[in-house]
Amino acid sequence: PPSMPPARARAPVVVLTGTPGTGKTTHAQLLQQASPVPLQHINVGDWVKDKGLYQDYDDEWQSYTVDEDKLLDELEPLAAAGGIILDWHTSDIFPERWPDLVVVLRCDHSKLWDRLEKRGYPLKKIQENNEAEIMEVVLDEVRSSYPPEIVVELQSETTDDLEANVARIVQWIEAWREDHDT
Ligand code: DAT
Repeated sequence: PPSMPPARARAPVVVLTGTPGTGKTTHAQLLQQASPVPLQHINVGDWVKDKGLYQDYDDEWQSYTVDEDKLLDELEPLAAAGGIILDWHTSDIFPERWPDLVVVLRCDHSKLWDRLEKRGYPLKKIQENNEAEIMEVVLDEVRSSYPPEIVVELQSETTDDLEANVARIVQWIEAWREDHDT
């Protein structure tokens, strides 16, 4: 009998999160190149700006107040279709059903300070983010929003870390596809 083509698996939704400067965008770009399935990289912060999904801009903090309802409405069809990397420092607003994997990047706080200083952040914003990293704010948010079996915490301090992390996520995607390709 003719062999049936394998059922086409949906591609996963990968949330890449962590304090600003921990390496989300760098990881997302490498992951996109290395992934065995096409993944669209969505830098959510840029999306919010480009699509005007904010309520206002806070000059003091140099940041946008995101219109979360509008943002979720825009992202919903993409999350449902799968095959995306959601790159954002806030991850606890995504519905629990969206992500297949949530990666929380971590970085030593003094290293993070240097990265944010190079980025030209105002001191206040560097301090705020540095403190958030020390207090594990993103990790706490993620842990209270998603089941533990889809959450992984990865160190992002060196280029070796970066390569190992990307390789690990690629392996995870391959395993995920086998599980979902039946
Ligand atoms: P994020 O998207 O989380 O704000 P990024 O990817 O823009 O962070 O990275 C911030 C800076 O730090 C950038 O210059 C790249 C560097 N960086 C990030 N992760 C790194 C790693 N694991 N090893 C070396 N440099 C890294």
